[in-house]
Amino acid sequence: MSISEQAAENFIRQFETIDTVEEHGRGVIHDTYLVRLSGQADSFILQRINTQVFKQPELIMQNLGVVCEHVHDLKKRADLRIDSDWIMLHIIPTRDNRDFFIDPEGGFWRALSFIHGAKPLEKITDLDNAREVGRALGIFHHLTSNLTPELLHDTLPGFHNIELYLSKYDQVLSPEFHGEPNESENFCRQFVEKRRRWAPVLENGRKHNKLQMRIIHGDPKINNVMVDNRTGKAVSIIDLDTIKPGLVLYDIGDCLRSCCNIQGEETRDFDAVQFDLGRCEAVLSGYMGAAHECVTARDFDFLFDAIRLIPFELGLRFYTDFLEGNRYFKISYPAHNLDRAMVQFRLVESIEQQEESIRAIIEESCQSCRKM
Ligand code: GN1
Ligand code: MG
Repeated sequence: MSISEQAAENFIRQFETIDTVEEHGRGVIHDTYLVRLSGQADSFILQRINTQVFKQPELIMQNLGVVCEHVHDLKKRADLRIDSDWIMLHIIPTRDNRDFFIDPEGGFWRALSFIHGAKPLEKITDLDNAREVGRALGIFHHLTSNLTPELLHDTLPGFHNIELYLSKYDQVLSPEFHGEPNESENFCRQFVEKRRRWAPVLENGRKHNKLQMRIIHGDPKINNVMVDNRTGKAVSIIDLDTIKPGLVLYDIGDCLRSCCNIQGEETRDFDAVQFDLGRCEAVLSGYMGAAHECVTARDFDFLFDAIRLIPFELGLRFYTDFLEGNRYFKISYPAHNLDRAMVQFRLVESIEQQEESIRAIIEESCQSCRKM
């Protein structure tokens, strides 16, 4: 019996038997399996958590438990202003009623409910897709808006803290770590230098109490949104391991970064990288339709900065990882993280060039929010 089958045994009830345990999905952090049971019993997702990235996996399970319970309770309320077909994951307990199982080799396993009839959105093909991604994030923020952020652990300390990313970058840039920069690297270095004074803009907003800590998803990219196979409507948002206290603007910026880059994160055609305004408008309209009650006037004031900051931050993270020898993001070739940084920085440039139009979209969405 394989280690995943052995682990799966711990999550099934008495009288249930396992049919198959197969690798599932395209995740690059955890090992994910689909466990099918014999007879009528429902399939479930089994995951071995990557404990290199999540050093305290029991804390991500505690966070997940708090958020799942809160949303399940909310969903029972009649006045909840979201689609009743919105699905929130369930944690499947072990036989001895724990949230996880640790195998003899120290592997950390957990099981989650399987979402039937839906799949992750792999690509945005039309503006309805973009609107659905925004709506999914908006529903998540709406559902968690009255949950106290202090109830959650910070499972990734420093995540989205641009000052920490900049100081890490400064450390690895020191000459003993690195040789002569090439053309792309020169571009990256100048790029970072020109923007480093502006970059702590959201953290400063937080420190001056203009922006409030809330619960954030932490990774609201397109393929973490599950869409119904028949209708194409978003039914759930998955990958809940980065849920933590933070600024919702980080999530909104991240969602737009993922949706509006038509070439995708992995292109090497840097000149073609563009931030698409139509998608931006669609994502924001989907988002505001679901989350307008919890977006403040201050959030709107900082929204353009958030849209510009998140690709800057991710580009900086990729470039720093390249300089450090690619320890964090998995690569397929040596300059992969440098290329990824170039894409994000070009996206920032495209955002800067379209500042006026993006601010007009933000203003329009602010106006329509006031009317809702
Ligand atoms: C990482 O591994 P994945 O795709 O879930 C990263 C995100 C980045 C993303 C960019 C915990 O997410 O912050 O936006 O790569 N997640 C973590 O592709 O660092
Ligand atoms: Mg993720």
